[in-house]
Amino acid sequence: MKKKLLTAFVALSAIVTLFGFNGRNKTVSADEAHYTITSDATYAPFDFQDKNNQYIGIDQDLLKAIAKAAGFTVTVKPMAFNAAMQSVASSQADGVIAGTTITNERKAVYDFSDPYYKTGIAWATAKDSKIKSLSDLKGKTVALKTGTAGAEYAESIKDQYGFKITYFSDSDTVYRDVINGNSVATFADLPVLQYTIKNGTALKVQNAKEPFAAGDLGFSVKKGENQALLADFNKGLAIIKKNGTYDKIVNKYLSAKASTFTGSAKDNSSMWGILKSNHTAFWSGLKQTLYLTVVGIVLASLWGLFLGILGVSKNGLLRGLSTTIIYIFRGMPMLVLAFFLYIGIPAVTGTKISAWTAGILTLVLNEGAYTGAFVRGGFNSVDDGQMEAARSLGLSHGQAMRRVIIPQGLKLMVPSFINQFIITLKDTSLLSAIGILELTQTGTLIVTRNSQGFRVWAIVAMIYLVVITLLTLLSNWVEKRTNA
Ligand code: ASN
Repeated sequence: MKKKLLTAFVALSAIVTLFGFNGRNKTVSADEAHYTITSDATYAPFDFQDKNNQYIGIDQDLLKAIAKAAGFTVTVKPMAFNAAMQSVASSQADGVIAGTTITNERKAVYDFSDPYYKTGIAWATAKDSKIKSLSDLKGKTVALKTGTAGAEYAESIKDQYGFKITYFSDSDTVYRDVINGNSVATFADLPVLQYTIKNGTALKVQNAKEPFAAGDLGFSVKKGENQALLADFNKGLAIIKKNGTYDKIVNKYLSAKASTFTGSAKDNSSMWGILKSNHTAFWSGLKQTLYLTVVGIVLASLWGLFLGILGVSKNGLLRGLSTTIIYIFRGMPMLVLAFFLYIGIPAVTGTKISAWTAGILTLVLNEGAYTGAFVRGGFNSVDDGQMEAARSLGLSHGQAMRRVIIPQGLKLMVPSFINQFIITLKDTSLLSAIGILELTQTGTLIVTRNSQGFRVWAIVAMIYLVVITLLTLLSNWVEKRTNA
């Protein structure tokens, strides 16, 4: 029975892996250069998701038009701004278009295209705030988006005006923080703040007439790399500026109401409405979560079993190896591990590793370490007398392990395995940080668009609960079977 279950488990994971529904295998025409471009997932009007869950915005439309004019194709990977920039710096992606301000600091790491949009840093408070000047910020907290030009500017005047800083990874959470009054102001791009305010965000720009650090937005590649892409971008930009496409794109976004892109108020005024108008996005986010969970659980369990068996080996060296691996990966926060694999290692080796592969590796190493620890504990807790009895019947150490200790130990471990499966499912949500579009990231994108934090997060929480309940029922069923 156990063998059958294990075979079914492995076969399932192999099928899922082979026919991966993560949609990464796009076919591209052989004669056109193809590039991976990262972008800010939430930066309206430059980069955001519309009601059909398509990435749109000035940046996205410009990129498409430029690629067409210059004869190349792109795959766009939306993620947090900071991660988008770092992916290019660590050669994980070829270029980044994310409403990025061209600054001197960045020029040390990136090569920029010709400027494509004017910008400057503005500071904004809640609409009805009493704060009117920078000196009113003394002792108060300012919310910033990590790694942005706005954040850099605020950091440079922080001591002068005596304010504190809190960081978030996406713009919508920054706006919410200011509106909810946890912080009193933010610093960001003037056109972006003006757009979001025009479309109903309850903020007020304090220096619309005199933005700080006036500058330009540019597309960028890693310094010294992808020069052909940069040249093509500039070539395409010149073409679309000349033929009027550029103006058409910019006007389309600046003149239309945001609801044209993001859905009607009715769509967003109830949980049901949100679920209905976003069901495809929720479904594809859930599929990705399940996919990560199944592959993660299978591989982490196998890796954990291996570590656990090493951990009770007769050989001290192997035991030490198992203890060290468990110690390292259990002690490392999962998010740090994900960033280390996705951004840290490629920055040194120069070899790309997809977010998905980095995500699965993170799950396997982290969950596998926990699994290894309880597997080792399970084997150790089988009564010593069992081994002695088996040996006295003439079985070798290996035979005694395989036939007596392991089967009994495995039974003891079933509840721990079930627990670990549920933790793995929940942990997949952390992988949204490296840009995997699973259920949590799907929620973030929808909230950015409709600002319905309570309803969207309640829906996401319920979906997780339903899946966890199903997983628990399935595990309990398997547990009963294995005990039968
Ligand atoms: N304008 C920001 C910057 O350059 C980019 C962003 O927030 N997407 O830092």
